[in-house]
Amino acid sequence: MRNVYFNHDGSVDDLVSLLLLLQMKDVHLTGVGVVGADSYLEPALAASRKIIDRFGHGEQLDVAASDSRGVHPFPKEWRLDAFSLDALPILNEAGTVHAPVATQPAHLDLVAKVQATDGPTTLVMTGPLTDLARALESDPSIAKKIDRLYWMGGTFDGRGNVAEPEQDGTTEWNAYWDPEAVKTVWDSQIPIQMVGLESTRQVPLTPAIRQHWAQLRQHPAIDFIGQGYALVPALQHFETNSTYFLWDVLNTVASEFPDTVTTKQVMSDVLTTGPGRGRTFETPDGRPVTLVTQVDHDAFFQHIDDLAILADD
Ligand code: AGV
Ligand code: CA
Repeated sequence: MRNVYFNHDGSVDDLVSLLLLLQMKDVHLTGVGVVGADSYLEPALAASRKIIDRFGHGEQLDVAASDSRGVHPFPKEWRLDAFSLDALPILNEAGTVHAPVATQPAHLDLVAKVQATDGPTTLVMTGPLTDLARALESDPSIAKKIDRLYWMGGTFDGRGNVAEPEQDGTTEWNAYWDPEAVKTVWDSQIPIQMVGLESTRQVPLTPAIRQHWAQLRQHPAIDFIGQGYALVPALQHFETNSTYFLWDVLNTVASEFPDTVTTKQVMSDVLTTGPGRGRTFETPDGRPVTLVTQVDHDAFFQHIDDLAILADD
């Protein structure tokens, strides 16, 4: 079994990532941390607990709430989706919530779980890196016990997805939320595989994919995925700032099925000040990062189906 700790920020693809991690037969989830970045904390935390209850095959797992705050908050319209997700009937059929809330805040829960685990932990993160940066500041020795960080965030192609004043459009949102945290993690010894916007652009949410999930909705987990993605805009005629991609799910699937993606090694660093703050960029003086460059589109979506169907029993 691989020990995996998952830290996410409560958007649709974060919660679908949690559902998929719970289906991976060789993955032992040691903990889950939730940060109210691209969500509000309370519904994101509740939805996470309900997903564990409903789709977790009885796994005993608690969920830690983060008290991290970003430098640049996400748009409220996006954060509100967590309330709708948490209210979906499929997560509320039982009328009770069992998966406990961890006693410590997410960054300290991460430290505790990594230290309490025999052997290495793999980190999967699908939101800002703040909790990991704070964990490293609280106990730098965890770096030696983390064999790899799989992170959705950043981009190297100059085209960001933040449309806000006083920035230059080159940065990705998870990096922009807390640029200093990215720098702290980059300055650590933890090996990093990164899914940035250059690869997630190859997996937009489309009407055809929605239709595919609709036709498979007899499988409860695929029904949940279809309902979740119904809350966010698909790529129809042209890309807008609100167009949804399968950002986090690509990171999560790539962490389990490396053959789904092509990668290359880049030497990189991150800007923490100025209009490009949050921008990851290539530089010979930087640290190595394994960057996902290409996705096998059909294999990727097939893995989502295959994993979700495992939640049937
Ligand atoms: O930048 C991508 C990250 C991913 O972790 N998030 C959404 C994913 O969970 C922020 C984001 C960028 N554009 C968005 C986002 C949009 N149009 N709607 C919601 N969130
Ligand atoms: Ca996310």
